[in-house]
Amino acid sequence: MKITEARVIVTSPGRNFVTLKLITDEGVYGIGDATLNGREKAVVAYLEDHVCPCLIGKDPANIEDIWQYLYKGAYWRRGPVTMSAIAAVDMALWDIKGKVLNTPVYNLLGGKSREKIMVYAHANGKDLEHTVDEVGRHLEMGYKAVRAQSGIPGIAATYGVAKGKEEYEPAEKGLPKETFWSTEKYLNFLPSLFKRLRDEYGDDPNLLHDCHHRLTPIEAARLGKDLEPYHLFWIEDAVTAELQEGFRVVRQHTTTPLAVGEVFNTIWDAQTLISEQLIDYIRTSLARGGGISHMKKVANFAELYHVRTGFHGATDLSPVTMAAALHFDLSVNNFGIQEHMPHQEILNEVFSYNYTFEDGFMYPGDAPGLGVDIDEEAASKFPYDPAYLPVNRKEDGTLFNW
Ligand code: CS2
Ligand code: MG
Repeated sequence: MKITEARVIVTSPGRNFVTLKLITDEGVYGIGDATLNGREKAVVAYLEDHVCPCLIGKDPANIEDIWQYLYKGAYWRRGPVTMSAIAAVDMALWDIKGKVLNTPVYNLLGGKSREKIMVYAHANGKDLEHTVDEVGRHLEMGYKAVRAQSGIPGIAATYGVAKGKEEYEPAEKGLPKETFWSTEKYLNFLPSLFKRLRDEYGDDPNLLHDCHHRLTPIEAARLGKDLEPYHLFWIEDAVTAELQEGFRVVRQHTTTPLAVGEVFNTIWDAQTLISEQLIDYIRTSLARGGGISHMKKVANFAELYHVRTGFHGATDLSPVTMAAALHFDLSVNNFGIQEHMPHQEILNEVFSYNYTFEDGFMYPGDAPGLGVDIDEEAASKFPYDPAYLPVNRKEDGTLFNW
């Protein structure tokens, strides 16, 4: 079998997605997700100009060799653009292999380690009481785990909270919007939210929170300690993690579990964090971390150090990544939890998928391959619509982490 065509499909049903389709001489094809939120066209160019031509004529069965060819063969390693492109190729190759062998991808990864995948939902509200209601609404929908983000008194707009009535979506149309931030106001407020949530809903629900890279290690240590009475499932991205050693400070001070990694691209971004047991959950998605082949190595490495998976699953990852993640989650022993941020309805005009949600858990389905497809004609009706993630500043104007 040979790859005869590699096509990049850009479409915007509700938000932008980049999809790679690999077609073989036997008519079997596979698809992979290459969406890099706010930098979509960079991955399109990387794929079309530098990756697709190299794939023509290759045997799609040799997934590991093609992965190494694209990684080592580029000479310029790592980085979100390169690794998103490699991830898309890798997902498409696993999809082809599953279809050729007539089996779902989870079977190729070692089979089922569990029957169902616990997912967490996003609850966000404009203020504390609104967030409490939103958490309740998601618990009623059956979710066993809910991430709570709230508007903060004195801060006009904050990460994770919808502006109007529509669902929260990280990227906004047009050039980047600017938001403002106060760590002091945030740290003073947040424990009251989780106290209120435990008072209202008791000990059972798994509660999570995303700090979105805004604290220093010692600030994160304070937050972790303040939240200990409310036993969160995790706090996520408490600190930016270019300096992996920074997590030593957080770890020494608090027993609140730590999750990080949605912006990581390879094992090298988490090597110290994992091997020194500085984190509890690794969040790198298959789309950012070089696909199934590389993330399998990351998960296996993490398993040695009691670190579990908790993959990123925001709306900027297409149903292809969601499907691939669910196959992966079903197969690895050290699965922890999977993020689930449902896409807009309109996306169903372009993508079809076999995965399902029921009573707080998700299932990848048993279709051969990844069990997901894209309708190219429908996709062409939704042209690329530039959108960016916000830029964040401190109240005095200093440029800060968003
Ligand atoms: C996030 C994302 O889901 C999450 O945990 O941190 O919403 C993130 O902001 C986006 O994926 C950025 O594109
Ligand atoms: Mg996050």
